[in-house]
Amino acid sequence: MSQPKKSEFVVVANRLPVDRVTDEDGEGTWRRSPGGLVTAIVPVMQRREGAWVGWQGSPDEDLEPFEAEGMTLQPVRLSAADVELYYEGFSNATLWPLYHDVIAQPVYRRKLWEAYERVNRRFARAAAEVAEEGAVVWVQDYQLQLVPKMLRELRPDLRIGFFLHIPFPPMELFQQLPWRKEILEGLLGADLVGFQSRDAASNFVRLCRRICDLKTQRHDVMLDDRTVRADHFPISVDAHELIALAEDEDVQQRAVQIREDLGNPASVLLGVDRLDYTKGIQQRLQAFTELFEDRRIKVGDAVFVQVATPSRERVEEYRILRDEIELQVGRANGMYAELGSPIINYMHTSYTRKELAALYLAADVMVVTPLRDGMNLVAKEYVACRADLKGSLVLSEFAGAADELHRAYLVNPYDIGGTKQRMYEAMHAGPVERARRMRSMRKRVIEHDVDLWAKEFLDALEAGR
Ligand code: ADQ
Repeated sequence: MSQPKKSEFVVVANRLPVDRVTDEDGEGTWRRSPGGLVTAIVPVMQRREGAWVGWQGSPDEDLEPFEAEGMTLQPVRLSAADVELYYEGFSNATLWPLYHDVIAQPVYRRKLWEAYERVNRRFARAAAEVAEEGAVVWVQDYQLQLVPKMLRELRPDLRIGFFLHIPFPPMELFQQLPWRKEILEGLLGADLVGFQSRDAASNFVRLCRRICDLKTQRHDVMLDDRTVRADHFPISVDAHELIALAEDEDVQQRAVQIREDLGNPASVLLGVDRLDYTKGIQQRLQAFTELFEDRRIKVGDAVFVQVATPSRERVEEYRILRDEIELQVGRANGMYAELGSPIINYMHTSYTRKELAALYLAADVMVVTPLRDGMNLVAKEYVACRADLKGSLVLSEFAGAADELHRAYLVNPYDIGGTKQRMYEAMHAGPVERARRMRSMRKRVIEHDVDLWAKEFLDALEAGR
């Protein structure tokens, strides 16, 4: 195997930021993948000549390091068993539901934990190999919480940061985890542990005190030989990219076309999510359907477009959810649609950034109702795209984004009655009210975009050297 090129800036994440695709000539090539984390970090990576350590997405394959999209990519091999136990298992069946308020029951199995430890060690070794002396290494997300400690043991010279993209649960829930102490100690291997919200950071500090018996002071956790800082760094979007997309003439024409295809209803409502039980898709469709049931709106007044990206389809919980949503959409249309005019248009697919931007422009009301969400970039993408100040945002109080987007129509997604009322208000808001709210939200998103997020995190990480 060739010696990997060493970098002074290394990102470690479960997935590499590219997917394999076949081009027109039948050649295999790599294309930037969709998803929150990649959308956020690729622009930063391209600017610093960094290396990215991660799995390339298919099991049992050895790949040499390669270059794509202006980055050095260092693949980590996962076997089919690793994918099942570490990724689908401990990451997505244990940690994901535990960290999202136990919306689904977490699975606690020792075999999954062993795989998590084993695979985390492999990532730590790969990062240790590509990092130059004294490099900055930025570890991403819940799949790799043990990497900071493992990496520090191998390479005490490195400056290590960790960022958690999802919520960090309160003591009362986190305590359930049989490996709670190991996870906390894993994270404490970092110099800086970043979270999306203030609450998440303080949950972490409190847990270090109570479970690891450590001294803490505001944002700091004191170890024998060093101090670990825990703070919040709310992630954001590439606002300028989105503004440019929304100005693109093709995109604007496509938005008009979409509205026409939908029969030019008075209001177009839109949901865009990974198909995940944390996103509250069922609750929002229920609220919307009840507006028809209550006869507050009728066909022609409003159409709901729900785009759900296929996600984690090998995990049982996700297959059940997909069936339930499809049943729900079928029922709602069966009850209230008219010939050629469904009330809900449901698409189980992924879209290009351009098509997504056109959808954002076509939507009068963006409906983002997660039951729990670290941040939610869709809400911020919508706001960034609406330079015309014409759209409204309905947003769950339980999305990290609600800490910043105060002028959204905030809802408790568990409260169907309240949600339908707010949706109705958002649909019927006058242009002045819409503009007032949108202007304030745009100011926040444009001033605090993804560049600032990365800069603030990395500055804080290097400041402690
Ligand atoms: P996710 O749970 O994936 O991210 P989110 O923040 O909404 O959720 O990001 C989704 C991204 O995928 C957005 O950029 C969106 O545009 C894109 N996307 C969604 N559906 C799509 C579709 N059908 N076609 C194309 N693109 C689509 C996790 C956390 C979040 C956190 C992010 C970033 O769960 O809370 O905001 O990481 O930290």
